[in-house]
Amino acid sequence: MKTAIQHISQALSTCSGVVVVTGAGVSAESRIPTFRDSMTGLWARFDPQTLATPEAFEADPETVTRWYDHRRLGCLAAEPNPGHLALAEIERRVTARGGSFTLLTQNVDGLHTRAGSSNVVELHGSVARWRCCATGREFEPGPEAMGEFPPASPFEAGAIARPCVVWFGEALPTEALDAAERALDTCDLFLSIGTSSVVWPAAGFVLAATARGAPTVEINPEPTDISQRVTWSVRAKSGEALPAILERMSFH
Ligand code: BV8
Repeated sequence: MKTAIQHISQALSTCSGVVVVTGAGVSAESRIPTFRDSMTGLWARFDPQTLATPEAFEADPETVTRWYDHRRLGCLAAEPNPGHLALAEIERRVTARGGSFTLLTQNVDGLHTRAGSSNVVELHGSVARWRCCATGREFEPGPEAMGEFPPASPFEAGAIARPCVVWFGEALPTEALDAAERALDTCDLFLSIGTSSVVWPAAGFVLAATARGAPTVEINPEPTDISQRVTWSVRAKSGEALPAILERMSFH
């Protein structure tokens, strides 16, 4: 009786179009709190879903930008974990044999790219990049904490800056959505890793893959709303499951 890990390894060794969606759980083992667990310490009294909105920024730009700079520094200090590294190697194996591999991430921490993944689509933007609210021009703040909140724009006197992330109620970048649509159109294996699968439109991608008849995978230590509908469910941490899947790929 093959285990889910064995099935997934074999599918990764033979399929032609892999689509992966990741969420905050993939970075949990890099000591970046998951989105819904992120409100610890001084942030415990806030709800991330209320802070990650244009309305919150409009009402209290100091608190919102202070929260995002706090998270930005945490992301810069974090290191990719074995799950990130295994995903990058799996991408190399799939593309080396002529397959396509698209990594659609909801995370804004940049760790997939730092781990060596190359075809990464940042669905919800990046906390490392900020932009002027007056001109839209982007910049990458330095590694030290910002000196003032909200930060002044480096491009326009009197203007402030915001993180280049997609807040609730904001549209995802068109190029990210187009890339996701193109990848899903040729998907014959779909993996959902480390996400609670509640945030749309990313939460709907598994439905598109299922509609194409592609086998679907979930890797998550906790059950989610999609756990019952995927082909193979791995109830484990991504930092453990992904290296195990990679290790078995060499047998195919
Ligand atoms: C939009 C900002 C339209 C950056 C984020 C349809 C139906 C219902 C609602 C909607 C809908 N369409 C749109 C909506 C509204 C809304 C939405 O989905 N609301 C939800 C709450 C119902 N969606 C939007 O507003 C989106 N915009 O659709 O715009 C539009 C069109 C035109 C014009 C205008 C508007 C925008 C969504 C993006 C919001 N921004 N982040 C930031 O601050 O980070 S979303 C936020 O949630 C983060 O990006 C986060 O990544 C994302 C999803 O959360 P998860 O990553 O899943 O994290 P979570 O903590 O929830 O779960 C972690 C999981 O990991 C858990 O399951 C845990 O068990 C697991 N785990 C833990 N440890 C590990 C692990 N797994 C593996 N290994 C481990 N070690």
